[in-house]
Amino acid sequence: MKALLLIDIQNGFCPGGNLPVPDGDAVVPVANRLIRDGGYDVIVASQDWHPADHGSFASQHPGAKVFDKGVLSGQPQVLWPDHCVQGTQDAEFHPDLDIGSVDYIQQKGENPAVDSYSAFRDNDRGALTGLAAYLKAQRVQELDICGLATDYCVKFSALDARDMLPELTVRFVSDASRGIDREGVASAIAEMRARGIGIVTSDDILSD
Ligand code: VGL
Ligand code: ZN
Repeated sequence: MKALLLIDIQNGFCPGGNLPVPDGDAVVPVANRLIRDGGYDVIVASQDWHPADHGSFASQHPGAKVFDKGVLSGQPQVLWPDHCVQGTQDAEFHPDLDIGSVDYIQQKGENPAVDSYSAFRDNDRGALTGLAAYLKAQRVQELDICGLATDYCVKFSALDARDMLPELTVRFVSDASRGIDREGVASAIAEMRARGIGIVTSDDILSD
């Protein structure tokens, strides 16, 4: 079984959102083509889903500024602007994303005491989200990952897929993804490649 994992294609990470990724909304038409014509058996979307007092927000740390580096649950933590707060429009999927074709939505980042870049588990590796168990139950053997942001949630999800589901073939779809920081994207791609993750474009998939 082949699965597509769409990471955090939410208003908050698109232009006009609270933590906009440059050109973030450009992933939407590419993701929709993959959903429609990519030949996937299972489509999964993750959704960053924070309580208003989430510890990754600079607003929760007196004196801290947005994008300062701090620590949360023992892990290095960028202190983000408030984003993707549960129930707000910022947390909704991009309105043009074909969410009706998604089989399973994995919310993450609900525990205020720890961040969860990965759709599979918290950054301190304490709690699992349940996504690995879902993919196993679906007998997924091939997993393609894309979305927002390449240098954070996409990268951590892809690396966790390798670690937690070592029997899977994992690929990163570059043109269906955008990152926060240029250099961060380059090193994220190098890191994924070094860990055995295939780097492909949507054309490679759609022309199969
Ligand atoms: C993300 C920063 C904070 C992401 C989520 O989806 O990459 N980045 N929360
Ligand atoms: Zn977040």
